[in-house]
Amino acid sequence: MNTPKKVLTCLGLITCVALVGCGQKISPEEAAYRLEPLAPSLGSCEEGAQHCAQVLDCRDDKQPCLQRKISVDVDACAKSDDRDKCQNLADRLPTVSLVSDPYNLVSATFTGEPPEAELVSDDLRLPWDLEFLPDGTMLITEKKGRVVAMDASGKALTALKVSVIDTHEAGLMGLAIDPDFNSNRYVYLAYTYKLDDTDPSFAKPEQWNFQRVLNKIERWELNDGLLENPLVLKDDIPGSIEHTGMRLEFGPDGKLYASTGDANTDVLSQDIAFLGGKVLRMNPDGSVPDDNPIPGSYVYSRGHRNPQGLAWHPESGDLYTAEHGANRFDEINRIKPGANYGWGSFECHRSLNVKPLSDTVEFPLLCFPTWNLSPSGSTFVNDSSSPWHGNFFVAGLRGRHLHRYAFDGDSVTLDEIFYVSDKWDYSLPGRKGKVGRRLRDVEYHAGALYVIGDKFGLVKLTPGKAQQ
Ligand SMILES: [Ca+2]
Repeated sequence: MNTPKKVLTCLGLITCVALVGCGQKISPEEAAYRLEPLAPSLGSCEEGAQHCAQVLDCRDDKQPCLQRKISVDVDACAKSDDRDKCQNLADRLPTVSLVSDPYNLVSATFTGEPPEAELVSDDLRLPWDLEFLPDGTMLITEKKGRVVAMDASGKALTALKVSVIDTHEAGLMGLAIDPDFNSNRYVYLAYTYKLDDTDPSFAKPEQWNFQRVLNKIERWELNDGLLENPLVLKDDIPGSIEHTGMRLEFGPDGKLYASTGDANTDVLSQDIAFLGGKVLRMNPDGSVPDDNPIPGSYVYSRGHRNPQGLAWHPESGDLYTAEHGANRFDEINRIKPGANYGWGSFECHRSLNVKPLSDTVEFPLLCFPTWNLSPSGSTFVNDSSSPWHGNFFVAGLRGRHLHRYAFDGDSVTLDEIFYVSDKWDYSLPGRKGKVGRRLRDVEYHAGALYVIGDKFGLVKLTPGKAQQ
């Protein structure tokens, strides 16, 4: 771990806070808005030390950190128009500028030029996963069970129906295209199904649990516009109406990876025999690779709550995940084979005091204790001709925007709001803002980013004019 770089990153965040906080006099209403809710400070460092340094100390020691609050007079600050007083608070809590607003759009600002946006299609219903075929045709899953094929102009070519159960966070989700699609025509789908629909309790989805609702991964063939010849690669993956994960992606190693949610079971994400709350790795035929970290097991990493983003850094080849936390505490993790990311006992850097862990917890690369990004589909841009090469883009659901990061190992070198749809404009006290739509997935193809989301459709983003 490169501590000096991390400190620089944290100083950058503090600078960001200063820019946001110092632009104008803060009204009492806005101060209250910015300072609520305050997340507990994490760490065991001396009072008065910089907040981010405390977190780093915890990470470096790999020890469970004590949970405590920095003692600040929030009420006094909120009622005061003394900006210096609030700024001191901001210096100590570098995330204070990132509190969620009523619409969960963070109050950080763009630091780069916004992209040009073009609406490709608004004819999608709860789109979940987007992938490109080698010829540039887009395939899009919709949660209710459709697979839409669409050309670059947004014209829907075919709409194929897969029988799934669809409720809350369950339905048709992950989609992957075989790296050898041109020769084998294989398309991979992940979706939710019922084990026994004769059970009368199925009338109430709230009673569904992972013993009744499951997820499966299937391989299909796409021939002449039809999906046919389904083959189950893995079923009996724990499901639920919530926390289903189920992003599918092929890794650079040619293996099929799947993220799975904890299926509302919390501690079972620690259990290697339970395939929820994991990153799974399989051969394209559904068998367990010989070189998986746990012999004979699909489990590649564990201790995840609800990961919905899987992407590999174009240079390092490292796998990164974007994961939903429990009411904030979202995480971005750099995945090491066989590692434990803590959910069930830890989230972010704090212990949940549920059950002691017997092994080491990997703390997240990024944690969001004070606002909700609700990260979903994610991608790295791997195109040296693009100004975004090497950047990590994350579609935000509650965050309602596309977020952009750059990493250098464990250091975060870029962290900004990249794109917010402008369908709704509104004003907050003291500032203008936009509220976007819930974004579910993002992919890069031929110089552009393509983003899908609920009630949002499909938007194509190209570099702003200064970057063209
Ligand atoms: Ca995708």
